[in-house]
Amino acid sequence: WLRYAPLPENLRPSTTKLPSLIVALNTTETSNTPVSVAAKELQAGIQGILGTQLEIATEATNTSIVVGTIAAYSDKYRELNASLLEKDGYWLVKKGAKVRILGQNERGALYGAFEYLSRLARGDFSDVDIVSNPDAPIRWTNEWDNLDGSIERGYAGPSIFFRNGGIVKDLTRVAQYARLLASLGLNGIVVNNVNAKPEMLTEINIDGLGRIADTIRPYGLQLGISLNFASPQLLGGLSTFDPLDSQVVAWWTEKTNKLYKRVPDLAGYLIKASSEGQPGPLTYNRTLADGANLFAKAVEPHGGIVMFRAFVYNHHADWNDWKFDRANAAVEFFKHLDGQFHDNVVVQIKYGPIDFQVREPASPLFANIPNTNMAIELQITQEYLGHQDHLVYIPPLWKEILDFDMRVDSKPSLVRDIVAGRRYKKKLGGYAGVVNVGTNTTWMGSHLALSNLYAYGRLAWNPTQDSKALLEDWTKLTFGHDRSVLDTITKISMESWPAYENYTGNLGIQTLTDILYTHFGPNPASQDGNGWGQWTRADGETIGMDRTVKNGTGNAGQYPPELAAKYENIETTPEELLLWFHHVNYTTRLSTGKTVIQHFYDAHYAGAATAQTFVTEWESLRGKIDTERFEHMLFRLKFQAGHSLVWRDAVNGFYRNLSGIPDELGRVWNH
Ligand code: GCW
Repeated sequence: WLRYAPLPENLRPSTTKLPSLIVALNTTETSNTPVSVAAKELQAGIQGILGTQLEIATEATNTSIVVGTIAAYSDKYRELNASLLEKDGYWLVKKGAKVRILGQNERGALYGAFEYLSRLARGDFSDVDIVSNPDAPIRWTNEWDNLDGSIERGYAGPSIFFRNGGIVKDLTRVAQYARLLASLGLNGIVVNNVNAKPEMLTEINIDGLGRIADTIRPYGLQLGISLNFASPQLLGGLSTFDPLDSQVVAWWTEKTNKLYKRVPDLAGYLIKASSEGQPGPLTYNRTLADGANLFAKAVEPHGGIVMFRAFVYNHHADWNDWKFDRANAAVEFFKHLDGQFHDNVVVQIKYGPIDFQVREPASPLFANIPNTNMAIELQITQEYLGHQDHLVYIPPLWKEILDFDMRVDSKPSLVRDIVAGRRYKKKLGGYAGVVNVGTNTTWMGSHLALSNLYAYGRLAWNPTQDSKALLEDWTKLTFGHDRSVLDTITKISMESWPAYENYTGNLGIQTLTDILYTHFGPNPASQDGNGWGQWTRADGETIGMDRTVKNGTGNAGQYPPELAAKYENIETTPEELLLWFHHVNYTTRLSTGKTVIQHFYDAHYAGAATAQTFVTEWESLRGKIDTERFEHMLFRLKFQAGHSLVWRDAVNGFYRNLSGIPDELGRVWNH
């Protein structure tokens, strides 16, 4: 989306309206700061889009673009807008050929420059006077990259950051990635996997991390690091990693000081503790708050923050225990700790109570810790959504969660207002997006998957935006202005999440993918009878998790009263979450009059049928986009079409066998 492709003649304005110079405030000729990056970006962008070479000058005129911090700008109208700007925000004013891009800080100026260029690239030359502030202070990506260069749940080749136990020498690609993220208004990258290796903190790797930080800093991005909780023992040679042990505290303090010496603007730490076999405070009977506060104290003097993940659950659950529920874990582990976390701790919560499934309700934790800073964790990498081999445009799913009203104290409590810190008046909060880009030249393994990253960043800046409008922006920037290209990509992308849900798991049963190994392809049999707790409780007659208070796991009761009542009652539970909250007969009737099992059969046909159309839709674009990207996507969409049939027949065949109930339309499947 940063191609700055030449704008077609018919979309160009008359040349007299164009600026003739760029003036960069706060810079010297040699500086490599967000404002100097912004000036160069403006120069390259305008050259690409309009074919005009603008000089970078020092004296502003009425036909120049001025970019910089608002503090460095002397103008009598400055005060009014300066007071409206919040951290990282910008004021963009364009009147004819006079353009002013003024940030609350340097980063804001860079964001404003990208916004201006995005408008030009989309052929929008209208005058504008806007103040734009980010909705939340934390707008980060989380990379799950390992020191050996592999990436957990990465589907786009090896890491751009690490290789053979260290940080790669050539960080060119990292700079390009930083540019991508900055153009969306993102401001932090946690570079290593939450399943972290202690070796991340060796002397040589600290220096390598410093090189990464130096590379991303000009783009306004700060570095974050995932830590292994047992590092004092595994790396430091101490006999313990007890968070309350004075030697452990001293060890972390010293490491942290060393890190900040090399990276003075380190954003902070991300911690996965006492989860899925990772070490944590529970080993020593300390609380998760004790664990989080250990790091909070260490980074506090340096202005750093701690993102502490709420993804803590027992993965050796007892399947025979009807009352056990992994979906309850976050509230069980965190609710009683509300108010005990330091001010610079943010609890990072996956959007749903289980794990990035195709359909989940919003996590009840958002409604249960009002005295704690919170961030939402979204997954851009398609772990459960077809590994980027399937087209799934995810923002409509994210929007359902972000716009969801938790009704805390029977008052409007949208998830997006909670994570922005507005609802509970917290200073910190925001967004963490799991990305896992790799060295693949497409970044994410599929050209169309990039719309997910684009929309993630834009939503983290302003979650009220419409997911279809964001998609259209991205498509124009990425593929140009041909109407049929825009319409086709918009159509198939907007149909993709509902289609994927249809041909994988329906009615809130979850994705039904293989959960034991690959998280790819259908395997409904793998859901039940294991310790992971992503259960469906399917047997010969019935299916679904009973999460009611009266007869089930009690999960419905973790929501505020209005929602609890709604989910407790099968009549008022939204149908797309029926099997998430209720255990029913296959023959239970839905509002359509269909039985649950017949809905499964039909939805799988409908979803797979939609996936077939993606191929023909895409083929209609032959010759309208370049061959390389055309063929790349055609191959993937054909795979998806075929795989959707595999999904359809495997899932339908499985439930046909289990229930013994034939399809009303007489279709048969060999799964
Ligand atoms: O979804 C699961 C993934 C793990 C991941 C874990 C987590 C990084 O399968 O690969 O580990 O969640 O989010 O910690």
